[in-house]
Amino acid sequence: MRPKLMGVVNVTPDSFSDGGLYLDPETAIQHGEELARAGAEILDVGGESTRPGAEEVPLEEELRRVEPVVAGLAGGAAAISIDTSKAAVAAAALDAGAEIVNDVTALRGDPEMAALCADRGATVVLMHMAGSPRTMQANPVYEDVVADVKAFLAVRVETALAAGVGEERIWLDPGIGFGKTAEHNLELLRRLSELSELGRPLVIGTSRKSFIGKVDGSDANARLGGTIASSVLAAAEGAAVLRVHDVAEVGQAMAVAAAILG
Ligand code: HH2
Repeated sequence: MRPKLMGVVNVTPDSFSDGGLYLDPETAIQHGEELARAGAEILDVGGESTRPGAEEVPLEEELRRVEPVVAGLAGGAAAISIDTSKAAVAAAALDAGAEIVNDVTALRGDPEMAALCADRGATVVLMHMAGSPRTMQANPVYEDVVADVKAFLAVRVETALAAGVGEERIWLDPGIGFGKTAEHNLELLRRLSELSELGRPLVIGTSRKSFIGKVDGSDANARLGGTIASSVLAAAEGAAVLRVHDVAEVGQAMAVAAAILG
C-alpha cells in the first residue's frame, strides 16, 4: 500500500478550497516545489476550476495561467500532470514538459484530445463525471453508482485504445464529487475494489471535498481529517494515485498505515 501522491497546484482565482492563493506563476511554482519536497511524485497543474457551478475558462486565459507554471516545475523531482479538458492546453503543457493529461471529461470535452494524447505518448487520466461542472450536482441519479461508473470507464478505455493510446498509459478515476451525492461518493469509496477489476491504476481525489462536509458539517478548509481517512481507506482498497492538496499530512498517514499493515 504505497500509492503515489499527486499534489494539487490550482492556478485559478476560484477553486473551491484554494482559489486565488496561487494565481501568480511564481507563487504557484513555489507551492508545487513545496509539495514535491513533501513527497508528491506528481504535480497536477490546473487553470480551470471544475467545482460545481464553475464557468468555462477561455483558452487563452487557461494557457496564460498554466504554461509558465508547468515550464517552471517540469524537470524537477515530480512528474507533471496537466488538469485540462482542452487539447490546446494539454499540447502546450506537454511541450513544456508535462507527461500526464488529467482530463475530467475522459476525452469527451475536445475532439482533438484523444489523438493528441496518443501521438504524444502521454499518460491519460480518464475520469467519470455525470454532466458538466455547471450542471452536475443538479440531480444525480444512478441505477447502481459503482456499476454505472465502471461501465462508463470501460467505454472510455475502449475509446482511448481505439484512438491509439497505449493501454499501459491509461489511468482511471471515478470522479469523487463530480455529479454524485454524498452517499454516491461513499458508496464508490466503499466498493473501490470493483473498479480495480478494470485492470488499470485508479486515481482517487477526495481532498477537501463536500461529501466530507456532509458527514460532519465541516467547511472546505477544515476537512483534513476526512481527507486523510478517505485517502487511507482508498489506498487500502487499491488506489494507485491519491490527488490531494495536503501532501505532507496525507503522506505521513500513508506511511504509518503502510508500516502497521507491514
Ligand atoms: N478533482 C478536482 C479537479 N480535478 N481530477 C481528477 N482526476 N480527479 C479528481 O477527483 C479531481 C480532478 C477538484 O478539486 P480541485 O482542483 O481542488 O478544485 P477545483 O476544480 O475547484 O479547482
